[in-house]
Amino acid sequence: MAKLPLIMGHDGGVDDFLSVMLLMGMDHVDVKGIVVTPADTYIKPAVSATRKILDLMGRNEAPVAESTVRGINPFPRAFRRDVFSIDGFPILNHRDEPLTPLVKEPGQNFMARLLKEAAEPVTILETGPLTTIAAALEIDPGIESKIKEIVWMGGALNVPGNVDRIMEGGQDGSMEWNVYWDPIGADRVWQTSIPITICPLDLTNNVPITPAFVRRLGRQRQYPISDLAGMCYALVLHQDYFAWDVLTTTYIGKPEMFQLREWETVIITDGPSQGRTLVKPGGRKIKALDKVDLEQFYAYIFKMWSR
Ligand SMILES: [Ca+2]
Repeated sequence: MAKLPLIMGHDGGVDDFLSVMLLMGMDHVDVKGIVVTPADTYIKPAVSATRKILDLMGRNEAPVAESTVRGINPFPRAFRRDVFSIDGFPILNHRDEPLTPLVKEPGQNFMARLLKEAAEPVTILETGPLTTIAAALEIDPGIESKIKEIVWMGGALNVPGNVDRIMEGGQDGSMEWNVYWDPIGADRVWQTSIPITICPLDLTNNVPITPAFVRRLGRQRQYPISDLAGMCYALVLHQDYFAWDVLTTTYIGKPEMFQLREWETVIITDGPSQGRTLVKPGGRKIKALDKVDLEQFYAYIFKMWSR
């Protein structure tokens, strides 16, 4: 069976590393490269930890690149600093230098080049803001036709957002973080004709990380990837945490687990609703993951992390 050609973009949050650990276990996916956007993270340890995770999984054929784009509304430092802990975990630090190649050119240029050189259209899985994809499209607009689909963790359609109204003064709380970091970049991608499938908060609100979830992972910690996943989740137990990116990544592995629904939407780019994915008749058609079989979802990720 031909493998699915794919580029992963992520933004170095705890959830993003868990998604890398899920994606790189999928036998049917040909990961052409991973591009890290400096959003919910500090970029140097984020790139480093990504390479070390690929080493641990024996998947060091996929190069890792550092995007140099910038957002408009920075993620809180308290979210971003977990990456230093992950990059320092003993399980990832037995080698002096990662084997997984580090790309020399900026991540957005690397993404544009990979797409230009691709023999067939490539799926992009993005678990961070869309800024790097928007930048790649600026570098080479011709790559638009080489993107088969963007599968994105982003947006809040008919539920409140997750940007804190008090911490982020002046906002109305309607927006999801990956859009809020750079609403203009998201809107740039919305202006293309690339098929977009989002995994919005509407669905991810159903997958909180609970103590029972963490214990279930602990019971299979004889597997190095489960052990690492459990350590990652331990970093975020003090806050409300969801499997946002992991659920999105699961769609690449098991699309049949999901029901999709089409929406017409616009991205609000300024003012107190900036970053909102507003449902509006006549807006840009996208698909959203609408329903998931939760039992199958949990069975899948626990099986995939049994390695
Ligand atoms: Ca993320």
